[in-house]
Amino acid sequence: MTGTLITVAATGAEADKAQAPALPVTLEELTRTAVQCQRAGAAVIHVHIRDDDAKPTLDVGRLKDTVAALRASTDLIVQLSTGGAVTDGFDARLSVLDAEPDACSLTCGTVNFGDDVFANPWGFIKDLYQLTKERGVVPEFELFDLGHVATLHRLLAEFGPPAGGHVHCDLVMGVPGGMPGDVATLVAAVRALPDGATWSATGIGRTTLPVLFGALGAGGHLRVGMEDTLTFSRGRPVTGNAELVQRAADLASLAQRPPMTPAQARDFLGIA
Ligand code: KMH
Ligand code: ZN
Repeated sequence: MTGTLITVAATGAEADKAQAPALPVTLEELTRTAVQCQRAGAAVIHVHIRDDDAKPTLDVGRLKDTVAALRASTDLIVQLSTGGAVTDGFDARLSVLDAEPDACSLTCGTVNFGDDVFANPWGFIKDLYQLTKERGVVPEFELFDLGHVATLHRLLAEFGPPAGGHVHCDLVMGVPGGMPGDVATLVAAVRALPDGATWSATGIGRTTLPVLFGALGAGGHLRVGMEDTLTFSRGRPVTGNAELVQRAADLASLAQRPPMTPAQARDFLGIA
């Protein structure tokens, strides 16, 4: 049994800064959060950025500055979101790789996303996957539904293994419109993964804790953060990302699978 890979999804594209003041939206806030989260046990940071009005943006210049600032202030693996916001177009989402991150998210299918649609048609998935291979950016396969696992199998069968050679997935559970965040669904999804794949899981909102406990018990890894939940417990807003990482790290240590360091995580994920 390995240690636990902890990813912090610090900001996301959906939460409103006015309603969640602890949300890191400036580069200064993001780097400060990143330093705290590394100290608390995170090895990967999943990054969405905001513009001067705290709205989501995929501006490549800002993304480059973000990658540079995170590298200068932490050892964290920098994983840029290619999902962006539901309003982002496919070309802008492909251009995220121009910021030369260590890693990126790659969602394996379209999913209803509350009242919106998070669009990931096959044509976009395969273009993005081929670009990750060309650029040597290690993808993390985001799976919001069981059908996405089938598309992951198709992707690997048609285009071969990813940059870094290792398949690591992230089960994003409990999105309204995606797979539910419960242990039975988690086990079904894990059973369907390609042989040799490793996986993390995160549960949105009130599914955070059931998914976290289920993932630890089933030998998986953890994603936590304010992209996925804004409350620490019922009615108590999170004070910041670091306390979510600290809770995950404490529970992982209790499960005899303490957090991986960023260097261990690089080996594990095949990131140079
Ligand atoms: N914001 C969601 C529409 C990703 O980062 O790759 C998509 C998302 C997935 O967050
Ligand atoms: Zn994201």
